[in-house]
Amino acid sequence: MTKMNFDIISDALRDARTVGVASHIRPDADALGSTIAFALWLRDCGKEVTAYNEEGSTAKFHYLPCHEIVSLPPATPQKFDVFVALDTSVKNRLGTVNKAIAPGTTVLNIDHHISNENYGDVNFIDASAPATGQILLEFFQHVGARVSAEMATNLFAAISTDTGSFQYAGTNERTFAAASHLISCGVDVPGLSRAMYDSQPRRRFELLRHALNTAEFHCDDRIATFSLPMDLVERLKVLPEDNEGIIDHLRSIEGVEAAVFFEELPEGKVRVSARSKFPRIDVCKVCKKFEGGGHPMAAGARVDGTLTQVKNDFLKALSDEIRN
Ligand SMILES: [Mn+2]
Repeated sequence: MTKMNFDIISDALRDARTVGVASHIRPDADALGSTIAFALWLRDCGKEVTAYNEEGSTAKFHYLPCHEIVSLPPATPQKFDVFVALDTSVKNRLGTVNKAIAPGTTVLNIDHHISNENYGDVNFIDASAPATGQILLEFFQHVGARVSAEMATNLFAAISTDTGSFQYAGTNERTFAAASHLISCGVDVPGLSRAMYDSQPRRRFELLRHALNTAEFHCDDRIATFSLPMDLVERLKVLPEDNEGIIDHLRSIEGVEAAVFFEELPEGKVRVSARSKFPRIDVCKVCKKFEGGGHPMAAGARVDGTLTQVKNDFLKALSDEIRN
């Protein structure tokens, strides 16, 4: 573990009275859980806190305690002494939240993506952490903060999600130490797990059913893919949040080394999500060729073009990465 200097976070916030907190578009539980936990801590510190997400607090994440603290960003710039961006590798991934940050605001960027562009005035990037939630817990322990059951539940959800329930690369003894500490702070693990993993909406199941029926194999069956055209989104009435985790069913197949999910977006764009099963296959490197980013084994990009075009181009680049 690299010894991180948590003091830069404390220093950046010490004299701040008003603080904004936000995370990326299409939030996952690491994004929202980290946002909520950090906002709760800032409030305990006596700061005036505002938490945003481009989607507000989506229904899918209403199991996160105190999710009401997250609101939709206003269209006009707000004055904050410090604005904290969490789990967000590039500033434009804050989406419409960017419009709410007045120019000249000090930005504190806390993240675990290796591709983070250090866009903050203060940057705390720990790529050895498998989740931003783990960085925050370690920071709270460093400063001796009281971690309430609500904060702990948000951070546990953050870590559980980003590690694929404590499975993926980056899951190490620090992760389990963090989880252990969070449980001692009052996390109801079976209850939280039920809310996170055993409460999927039926429409997501229908999406999964379709995905399994139409999955394709490429590169001598070493790549599995699934495409989601816009007309299907309409027919199944799926929400963007329903896509999360579908790709893991493709990666879980024996012999498959990488999985890719292509989602047709309005305005001639395709969202690409890629997952790799082995550290030697760097899907972040491939996504960067398409102006995306992420982690070596989980990355994505938004690419101009039709579904077929983007799929062909991306699979060619990924096959080259796998075969080299
Ligand atoms: Mn994350």
